[in-house]
Amino acid sequence: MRVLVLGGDGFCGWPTSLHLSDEGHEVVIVDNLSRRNIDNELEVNSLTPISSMGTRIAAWKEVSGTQLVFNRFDVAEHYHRLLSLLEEWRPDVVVHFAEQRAAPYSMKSSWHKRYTVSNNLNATNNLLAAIVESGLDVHVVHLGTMGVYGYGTAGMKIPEGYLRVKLETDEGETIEQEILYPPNPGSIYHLTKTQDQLLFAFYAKNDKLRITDLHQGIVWGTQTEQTSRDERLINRFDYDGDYGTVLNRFLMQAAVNYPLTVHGTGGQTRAFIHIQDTVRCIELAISDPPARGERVRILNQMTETHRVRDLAKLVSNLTGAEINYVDNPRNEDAENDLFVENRQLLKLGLEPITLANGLLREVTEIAQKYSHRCDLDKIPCRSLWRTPATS
Ligand code: NAD
Ligand code: USQ
Repeated sequence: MRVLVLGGDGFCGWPTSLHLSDEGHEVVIVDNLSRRNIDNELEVNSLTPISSMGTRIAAWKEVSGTQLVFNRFDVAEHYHRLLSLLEEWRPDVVVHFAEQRAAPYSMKSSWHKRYTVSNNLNATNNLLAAIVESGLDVHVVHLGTMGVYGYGTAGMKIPEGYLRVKLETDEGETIEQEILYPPNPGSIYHLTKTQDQLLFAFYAKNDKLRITDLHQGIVWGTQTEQTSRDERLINRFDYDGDYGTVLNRFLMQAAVNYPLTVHGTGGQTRAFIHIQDTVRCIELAISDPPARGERVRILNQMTETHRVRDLAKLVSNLTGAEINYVDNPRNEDAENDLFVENRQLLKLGLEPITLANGLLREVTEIAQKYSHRCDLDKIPCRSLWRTPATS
């Protein structure tokens, strides 16, 4: 198949592009390199030494014999470049990663809120409008987030996108319906993903676009089978207070003897998935597209749930790291339970990599190996959800 990967230079997009290329798909990448520019803005670098796009593509050609094509432009701004690419190359699938994905970054200031909303919503709407204008029958696979649901339920499992509800009519009759699960975002970033859902629902209904929305949990790990073939293909590893996600941060903190930064009580429960499983899930989603006219297909892309303090204890037991319970910079429940339905991807054949069997390798092969590249000053989370005046 011809697969267009938007955001293909990023943490999930790069390994996905290599995985799909390795599976025999033709892959074209679009990215505006905004993530690399944000590293410049924050004065931080990936813990792993990532290569430029030119070097990455040349290395993949050398290692696999396959040519990836890279186009640098902004999907949220350059609508006509996107439209021409669709019309000229006629992809079967577009995998859409091209959004600003860090909750703390989205909450840093009013500029960061406005940038995140404008970038994410315009990227998604431009893609959908361009597919309609092109007249092509393209399957869109989008990376959404578990955070659209909020992180708690009334004791039930979080379903895959849709909630079955019973309503009473004025005549006293009970009717059943399935509705989009009520959105409950915890940051401006997560808010953009809830709004993406409405764009998808509209275009699926109005224009019969075929759309799969993968509600993904926190991705941990760094390398996949393909990115570990050559150091020039290495994936990025974010550890700073804005982009680093919790488990990868704990692994890196342990490697540099920095006490693990648990926010609040660490009673927050989240869903997790290994990066190798992310790329497999995307392949599975591509292989099983919805039909034209079908509602948006929503899959929960996660494999296990953990409380933050339990993750800290796990990493501490493995490495001897100290744990530090710090003031929570975010506005979130101190404790929550999370039960998640993920049957659809398991049914399609996903065999999860669990923390239990992947963690140690991550500590030694990545966090310890590249710990000399860590800037300790970039570790604390300095983005506050509430300004001191309103808290
Ligand atoms: P990332 O920031 O590493 O990658 C996103 C890529 O998109 C970057 O290379 C960036 O330069 C590019 N991009 C952003 N806006 C663009 C635009 N307007 N035009 C062109 N390119 C643009 O993020 P990631 O971790 O790879 O996440 C990818 C997707 O997966 C995001 O949509 C994110 O919300 C979702 N997701 C990520 C995680 C996670 O833990 N990393 C978990 C759940 C969902
Ligand atoms: N946390 C700590 N200590 C830290 C960092 C984080 O205790 O040093 C806590 C946070 O307060 C939060 C939890 O860990 O309660 C998760 O934070 P995170 O930064 O790892 O993840 P999050 O902000 O939720 O965002 C990440 C990705 C985002 C994706 C989301 C999936 O950056 O793109 O959508 O995970 S989910 O969490 O399921 O919504």
